Amino acid sequence: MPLKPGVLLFNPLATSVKPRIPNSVLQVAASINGQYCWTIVDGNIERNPWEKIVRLLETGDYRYFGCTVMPGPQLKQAIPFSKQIREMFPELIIIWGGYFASNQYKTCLESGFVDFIINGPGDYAFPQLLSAIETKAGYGKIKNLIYKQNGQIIKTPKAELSNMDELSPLPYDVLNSFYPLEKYLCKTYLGKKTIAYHSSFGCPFTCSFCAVVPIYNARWKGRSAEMIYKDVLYLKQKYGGDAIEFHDNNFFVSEKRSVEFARLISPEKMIWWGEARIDTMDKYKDESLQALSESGCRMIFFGAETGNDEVLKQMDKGGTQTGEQILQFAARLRKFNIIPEYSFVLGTPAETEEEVNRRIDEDIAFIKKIKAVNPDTEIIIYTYSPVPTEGSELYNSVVAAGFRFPERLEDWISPQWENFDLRKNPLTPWLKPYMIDKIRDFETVLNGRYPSCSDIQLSPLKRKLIKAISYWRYKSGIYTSPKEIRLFHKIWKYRQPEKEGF
Ligand code: B12
Ligand code: SF4
Repeated sequence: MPLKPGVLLFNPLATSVKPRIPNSVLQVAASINGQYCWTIVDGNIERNPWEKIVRLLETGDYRYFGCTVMPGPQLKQAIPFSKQIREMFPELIIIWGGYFASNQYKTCLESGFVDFIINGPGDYAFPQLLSAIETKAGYGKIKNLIYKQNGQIIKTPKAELSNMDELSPLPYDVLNSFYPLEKYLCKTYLGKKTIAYHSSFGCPFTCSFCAVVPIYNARWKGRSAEMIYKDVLYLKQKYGGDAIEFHDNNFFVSEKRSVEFARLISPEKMIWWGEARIDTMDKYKDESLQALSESGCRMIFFGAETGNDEVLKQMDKGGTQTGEQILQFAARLRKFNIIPEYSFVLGTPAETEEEVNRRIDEDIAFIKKIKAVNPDTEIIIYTYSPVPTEGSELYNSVVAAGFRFPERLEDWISPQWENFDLRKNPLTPWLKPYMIDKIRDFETVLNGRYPSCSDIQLSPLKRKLIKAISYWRYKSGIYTSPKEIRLFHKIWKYRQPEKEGF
């Protein structure tokens, strides 16, 4: 049977260094593989993706333009490209998916150049949508879909999470025919050829600041350990992958699955990394942590968020994570030789300016306490950027404080909103410029005193030097304008893993 009309899937530029396997568009491609003609254009690899897109569209072989969009830099290509495509090829149907599209669907659809949004997983919704368009059937029965009809936005119900073991395999070899797969297996702190792998949907928790919550509503489903192992082994044997970074929102939800995977991967001698919750993993047995460590799990990312129990409650961190536990767990992991990578969210709203400021000071002091119990702990500092978790206590207080998201899609690519996305300088009314400076200054001093072990370009000598230069500031607490440390960071191109990954 001949293949149906073409689908151009675009992965906009997210990082100018170390492109990762574009799992979002690859998984979407898997859902239509063998039924539709498809191609991927990867903005992380192409010098001029726009030229390539136009060249492909001019062939007349494509009826659909699918674009994945996470907040931040991806918008800089997703927005102007989609807009220009609408002008140059008005017949083309433009479909967006990904976290930005799902969470900011109103603004996207109001732009006039996004026709459909896949709300969350696209594995069934996308092929069903294409089939409905091809056969001129209605869309109302397709789950996970958002579109406009007679000027009204229609949001269809959420589908049950799919069984990941039953999804079509990712077409790695087809991707390899567009872009050599080796280009995606990059050198990182974990290995020479690091595989990016995504093994589960969603997350079972409802942290009130998290963009995963409105999409997955506290649901999680993972691929089995055996299937993950098979995929990883394929990438190892065929393409030489030697380390893994798991891109799951919460890889370690199931202790049984984590340990099973650890036992399977152990003989392969691959270093691996993933994301977890402190309260979940603190319940893991010592033998399980030992098994993870022995299997090559070198570092785990945790949302520590803050040492303030009241704020942890407001963040809805499941009700079980406390400041004390965050500290003790950092010490516990040390015994197993697993580096905790703790991320903090500073600058949450409070009733008064003094309170916002006091919390920042307390968190800075707390971070220093963690470093004292386990100096290897990697610290990531984000500034709180609201996500539209309607109905949550935190989001209500954010709206009450006068915060609003942009109303026009194009406003998201203004420099201010780009900083918002990067969680570096949000436009939140309760955070005053002096507080942002304080956070950034402390972060610079901390990164000087304790350079991230994931920056593999920083030689031992440079590390020693910058640590020595930063010592007095870290010790004395005089963080203001650490120009000398910034200069070294600039000259040596210090890499912060939160911006570009490892
Ligand atoms: C890899 C990754 C990155 C990489 C980008 C790599 C790349 N694209 O080449 C890097 C490290 C650069 C990155 C950076 C950032 N990231 Co990021 N990233 C991820 C991560 C870990 C995995 C994405 C992925 O591949 N998922 C696997 C695929 C299969 O899942 P999926 O994307 O959800 O795709 C499914 C559906 O969404 C849908 N779908 C998705 N796209 C499309 C497109 C079409 C056409 C269709 C039909 C369907 C569809 O169908 C897919 C299959 O079911 C996610 C977390 C996660 N687990 O998804 C965060 C995540 C997307 N990132 C996030 C953020 C905030 C960022 C940053 C903006 C900020 C930061 N400091 O972290 C920076 C931006 C900096 C930058 N330079 O862009 C947030 C977004 C949250 C939000 N507010 O919306 C996430 C969710 C992490 C989190 N839990 O907070 N990121
Ligand atoms: S545990 Fe992590 S991924 Fe899950 S809701 Fe909380 S912040 Fe989001």
